[in-house]
Amino acid sequence: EYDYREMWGSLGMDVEAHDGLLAAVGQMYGDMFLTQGNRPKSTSYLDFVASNIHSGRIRELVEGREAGDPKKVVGSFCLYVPEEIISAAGAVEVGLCAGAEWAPEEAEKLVPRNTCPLIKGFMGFKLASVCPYIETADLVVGENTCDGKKKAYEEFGKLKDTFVMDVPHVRNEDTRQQWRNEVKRLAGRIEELTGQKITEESLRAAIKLANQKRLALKRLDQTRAADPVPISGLDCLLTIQAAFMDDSVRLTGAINDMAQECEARVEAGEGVAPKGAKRILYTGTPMAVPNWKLFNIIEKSGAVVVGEECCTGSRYYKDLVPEDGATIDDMLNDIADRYLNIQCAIFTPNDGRKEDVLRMARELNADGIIDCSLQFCTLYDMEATGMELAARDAGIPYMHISTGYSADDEGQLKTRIEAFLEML
Ligand code: BJ8
Repeated sequence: EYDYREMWGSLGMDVEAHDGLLAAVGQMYGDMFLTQGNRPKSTSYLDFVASNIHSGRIRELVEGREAGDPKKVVGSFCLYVPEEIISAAGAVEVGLCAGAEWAPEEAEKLVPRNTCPLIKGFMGFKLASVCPYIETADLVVGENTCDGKKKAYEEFGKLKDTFVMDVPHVRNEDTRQQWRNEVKRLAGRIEELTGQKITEESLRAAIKLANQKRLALKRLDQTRAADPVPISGLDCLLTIQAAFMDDSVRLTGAINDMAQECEARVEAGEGVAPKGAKRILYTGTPMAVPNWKLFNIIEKSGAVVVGEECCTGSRYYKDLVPEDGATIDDMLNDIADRYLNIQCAIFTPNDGRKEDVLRMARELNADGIIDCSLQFCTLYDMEATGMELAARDAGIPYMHISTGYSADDEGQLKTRIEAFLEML
């Protein structure tokens, strides 16, 4: 029996506090995921991930690093950090814990009380030493996206080696060039970290690996247009959350298995919810693991989430990187261009997001749109105004929610969501 508590201790974690975190997340997982009826059998992979993510997966990363494959672990909090660059230089990118409130009183010594819970979450996880990904990471790559993250990295960088990428806020030829340079600056930093140069071969392989994962996710996504829908929104959300942490090859295989089973279910008319269940398209801020609160409320109210327009959803997989770039420089530019197209609310204008939401609502036969921003996220709160108008013009019922990680407002959210579902 491998001693995981010893491993966590050797990573510098607070093992007792971490026991408490695992128990709380395990309880939530049981209540939210394992109570779902008629899940596809292949979602057993997700149960494996849920039980393995702080233990076996970390062990793999630690032992892999000792053996030199991958050489380093690089953590990030944003979709703008290109995984291809990191893996092509011999490291692995992992998403860091930010989806729960932890040690808020500690975090509030460094960031204001009314800071978005995602930011407060990662500060709290770091200060309390309970995220094995943060503690395993050799380097954290941050990004100047929203004001909160931009300033929080100044403090976070004092606690952990952090490299911050400058993400433009408008899209034009100048900023494209600037972002391409920024991606190359990252490539240089990761090469320095691993002592391994990016080669044409390693970069092409990294592009293919990421594309295969995206294609598998797209394939799974397409099955959700069916009524009855073969897989729940909760399970699909966890699939993406897993993508930020689990090994890419294992994950891609598991997603293809899920997609295959879901395709067969669609053929057979088998669903996770009854035919005719109300169908919701989610859009908004990302949901870092274990932020399952909203999806759980929606689905326990009898509706199903059929798609997610967000960074823990379609933005993660909808665009591929061309695989035919002739040189390293071409490929780096292709990567930069692909990421510059992510419809994050830090951009102005950001009309592509509205177009995506409406397209997805049509393709996935959504009955309504739920747009959610994490508390104190000015960007997504502001975009809700235009989103509501766009939904109204398209004749799709729309609802905006602002919420944090605490369970305090669950009753109130449930009442509002049930009222919304009633009118669909
Ligand atoms: S590319 S959405 S992952 S920045 S919710 S911390 S914006 S105050 S997360 Fe994001 Fe990258 Fe954009 Fe995606 Fe700030 Fe808002 Fe909090 Fe947010």
